[in-house]
Amino acid sequence: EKKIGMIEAWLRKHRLLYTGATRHPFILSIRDGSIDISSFKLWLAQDYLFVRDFVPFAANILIKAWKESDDSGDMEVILGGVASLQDEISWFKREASKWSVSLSDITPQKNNVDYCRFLESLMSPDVEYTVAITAFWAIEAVYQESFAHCVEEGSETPPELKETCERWGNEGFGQYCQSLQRIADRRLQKASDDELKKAEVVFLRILEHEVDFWNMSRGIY
Ligand code: HMH
Repeated sequence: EKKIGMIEAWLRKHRLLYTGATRHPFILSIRDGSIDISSFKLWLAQDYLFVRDFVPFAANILIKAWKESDDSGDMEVILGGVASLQDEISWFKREASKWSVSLSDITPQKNNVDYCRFLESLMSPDVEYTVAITAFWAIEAVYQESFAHCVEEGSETPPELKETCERWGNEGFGQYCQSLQRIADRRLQKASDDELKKAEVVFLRILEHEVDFWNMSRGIY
């Protein structure tokens, strides 16, 4: 019998919220092909802004790993994630130009601003590496599970959106999320009750922010 990790336990405990974040109507509309392209463009523009703010957050995790981690393997996994953001930003620019979305005159919407503020709060030195890496894993895992659903057998994702879904839905990104989950699990196993509680709350808040982020793209506030 294999003992389940803390992340798996939380995924079971908070299944409804996790499913809300990974099977959101926005994602389901991509998967069944009914998506309104204007929603997609809204998402694209807002996510470009989000990813720009996600860079310093990811870099901060790298710093926390360097200071606090008990395993040097963590740095390499996180560095890989940080490095891939350069390519991701270039991709957003190309994709935006393909859809005639002007990235220079977009205004961050409230849900996006709130989410980025939350990430900034996690960059405080008071926030432990264990808590921050749990958040980092959750952010990436939601996109991975969401977009993987759109490229699965039987999905009817429009061909022009396939590349977007593959970005986060591909096998390699799935492996990367698994690596982050293993790091988080290892840390959570050694964490104090207080740290565990904090990490669980942060995990839930990430899921809520992800739902709000998808909502924004559908024009629901
Ligand atoms: C809102 N969550 C949001 N945007 C992203 N690009 C990711 C997660 C994955 O990096």
